[in-house]
Amino acid sequence: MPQSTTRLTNIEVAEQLRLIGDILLIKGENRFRVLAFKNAAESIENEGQDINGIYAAGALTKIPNVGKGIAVDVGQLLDTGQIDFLEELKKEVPLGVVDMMRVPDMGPKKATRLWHELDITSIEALKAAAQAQQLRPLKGFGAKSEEKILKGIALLEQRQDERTPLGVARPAVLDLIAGLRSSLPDGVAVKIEPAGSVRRWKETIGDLDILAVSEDTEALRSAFQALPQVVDVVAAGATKNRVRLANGLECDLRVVEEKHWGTALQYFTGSKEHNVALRAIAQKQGWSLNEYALTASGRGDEPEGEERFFQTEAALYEFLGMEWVPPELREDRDEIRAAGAGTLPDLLTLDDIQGELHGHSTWSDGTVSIEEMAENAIRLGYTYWSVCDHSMGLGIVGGLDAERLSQQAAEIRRLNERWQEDGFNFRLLRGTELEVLADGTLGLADDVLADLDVVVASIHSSLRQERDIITERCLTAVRNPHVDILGHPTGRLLGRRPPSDLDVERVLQACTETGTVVEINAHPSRLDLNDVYTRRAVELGCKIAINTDAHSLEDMDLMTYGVHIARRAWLTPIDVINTRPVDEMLGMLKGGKTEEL
Ligand code: DGT
Ligand code: CA
Ligand code: CA
Ligand code: ZN
Repeated sequence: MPQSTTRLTNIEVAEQLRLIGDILLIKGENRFRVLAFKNAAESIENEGQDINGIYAAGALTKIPNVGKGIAVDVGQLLDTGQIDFLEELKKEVPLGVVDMMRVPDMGPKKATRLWHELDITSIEALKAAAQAQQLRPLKGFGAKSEEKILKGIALLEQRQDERTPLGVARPAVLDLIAGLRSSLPDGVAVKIEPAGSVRRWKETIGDLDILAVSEDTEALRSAFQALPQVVDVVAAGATKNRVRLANGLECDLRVVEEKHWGTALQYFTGSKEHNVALRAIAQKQGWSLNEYALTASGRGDEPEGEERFFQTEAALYEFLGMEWVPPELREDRDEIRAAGAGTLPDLLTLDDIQGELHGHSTWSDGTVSIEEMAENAIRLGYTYWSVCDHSMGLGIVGGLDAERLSQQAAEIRRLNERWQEDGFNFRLLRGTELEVLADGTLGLADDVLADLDVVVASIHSSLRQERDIITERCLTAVRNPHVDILGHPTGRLLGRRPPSDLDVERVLQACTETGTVVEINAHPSRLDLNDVYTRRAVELGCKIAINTDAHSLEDMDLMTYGVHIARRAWLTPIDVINTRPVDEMLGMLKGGKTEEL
């Protein structure tokens, strides 16, 4: 078997599959085929194990969304460094044209037209042509679009965010810890826990941090370096070790003595800002705080140099006269004061969630039937799940019109009747993910919307509109009496697409005034609204819904990300409507609909 010269990482493999999807998109291929490559890329990127190891074990098709055909392509890529199919495609479509689709708002149609009609095949050429005002003669392009394209290219150039989305980093660190636990003899690693920004559930991660207590530091260190995900050892010291992983992330492992655990875990969880504020509290009480201990400064009652150790974080906080602060709150956003006053909020937990209000099925771009999604919801302990397939108006996905919605209603009714007969406390809700088109019109008419239990309005296209325009567009949806929830409000895709220029404050005000619920889209590629906006929303009086926007069964497990964003926003169960039983929840929606089966 010919070996490629360099081992490809998961990210590099995903990039090649994504490239295939993009070229197929430009060629105008069937959307399912395009989605197949994109979904496989996503899964491989999120896979914690090194793809080379998975391939060696003959287990590529065990990765979600990787079917036999794509597994063959991936195998060929890992063996030879290229995919024949992709090489053929590259002969048909210049890579620069694919690149052009990275310019915000530049879809496959526009890119193809610029290529065919003006022979533009790179971002640089596009920039030059827009600057030279050569695009405006094209039908459908104008001075405005030249300006927009230049703005988009500028955005692209400044987007050098090297941080990794939590949805990639968190599974990666949990995998490393599981790998360490299973490769070490019993008793060697007394404790191993994630620390740093991953433990705080920050939406993007600089590097991974693991904290451990070990009877045998040497064994732990060599096990760490020998993990299958590790491609490079960056630093190896007695207490600090740093490695680079196949997915490009770096991970610090710190080993401490058991008696330092509470202090060390607090220290290495951060954030730095929280730690600085905590140290100031300690100082006022006559102690200096570092990762090992509190040490008396001599200015308090204790003799200088006297040390205090803490087995747990709670004991440390308690010693300083504070409640234990949940890691999600440790950002120096008033939590230190609240912990001192004993007024930290009773944060929402995953168990509080009773159902979901935004998910997809094969009626639009989901991967499984309504019935399978619902059965999974039941398995997760939910008592309701809202079918919100895309409405008309969304480009690549065949959205539902009134006719198909009513066919879908029949299926939903049949399923609900069955569960009712079987005595199940579960209800499917009829909904839509309503497309808010570029000009502010909605994908379905009011009389159609009036019939539904849940209307989630979302923007998926023309996300680079100017601030006033996109804000007004969003407000049109919010003011519609049938729109219950505003879905993924800013449209960002972490690491891939910046948020729209939405005036979030104005939109949240309008949501409060109209009783429109705001979504935390829990999918780790979105996390939209983010923690800061969510906290503001609740401050203004908005209600929140947390939804995974699931397109597959696995997606439904992502709820925990949304819950933790909510925790970072200081939310309690009262703030979130899908912590309520179904009728109570429906009563909180705009129309106050409590329609019967
Ligand atoms: P990241 O990696 O950028 O997503 O963010 P963190 O919070 O994981 O930061 P990292 O990995 O540099 O350090 C992990 C924790 O260690 C950090 O949250 C707090 C603690 N730490 C690191 N350096 C310092 C420091 O210079 N001062 C203080 N007070 N704490 C530090
Ligand atoms: Ca870190
Ligand atoms: Ca670190
Ligand atoms: Zn959706």
